[in-house]
Amino acid sequence: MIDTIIFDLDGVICSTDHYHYLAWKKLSDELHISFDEKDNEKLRGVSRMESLDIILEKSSQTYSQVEKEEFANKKNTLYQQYLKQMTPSDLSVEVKETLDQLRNKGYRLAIGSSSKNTKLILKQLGLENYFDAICDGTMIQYSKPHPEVFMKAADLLGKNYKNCLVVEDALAGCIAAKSASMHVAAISSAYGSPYADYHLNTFKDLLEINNK
Ligand code: B16
Ligand code: MG
Repeated sequence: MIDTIIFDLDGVICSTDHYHYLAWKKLSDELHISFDEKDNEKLRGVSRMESLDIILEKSSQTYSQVEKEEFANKKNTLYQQYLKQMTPSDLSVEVKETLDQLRNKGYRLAIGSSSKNTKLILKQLGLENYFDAICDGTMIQYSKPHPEVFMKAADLLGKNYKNCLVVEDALAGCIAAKSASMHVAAISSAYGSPYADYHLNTFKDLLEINNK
């Protein structure tokens, strides 16, 4: 019986996944590395530094750790410029109404995101005090597909992993949730993933999940 729903953030609650793409694209262009939307798919749910390493695999140059940190900081500054322009109107009515209805049905609601910008994003969307628990990129050692982020979110609520449903847009996130023995609902880019138990055409399809 599912009593807790853990939401991924980028690409599930909000469309910040596109801002990640724009910021990585700008950095890649500056470094003369080819990068397109298809490459961006590999970065979903993956931490900032691991994402940079994936992008740099295409480069013929080798960079020092200091240079890599500089690149990651540059990308994050660009990304945050987009985030700071977000307002509560960037939260879709469908997402907010569905969250409210799930809460009314009695589910505990949590965030499980690899992003170190989670608190900023939730604040911009007017959701800073909405969720019962938040586990984000600042609180974990291992990034998805490791299950740490979802296990910690469940632990914060004292919930059994088997009673949690994770909503994910990334293959890495679906794998992470499954390896924690959680139920998985895949949306967007993760739709059709063999690691998912449910496939959502749209966010409000969560309301149709038969909770037995
Ligand atoms: P940041 P999620 C992930 O968030 C993104 O999908 C991924 O593209 C990003 O690299 C990662 O957060 C780290 O984000 O640079 O903000 O710390 O999908 O797990 O909510
Ligand atoms: Mg995501």
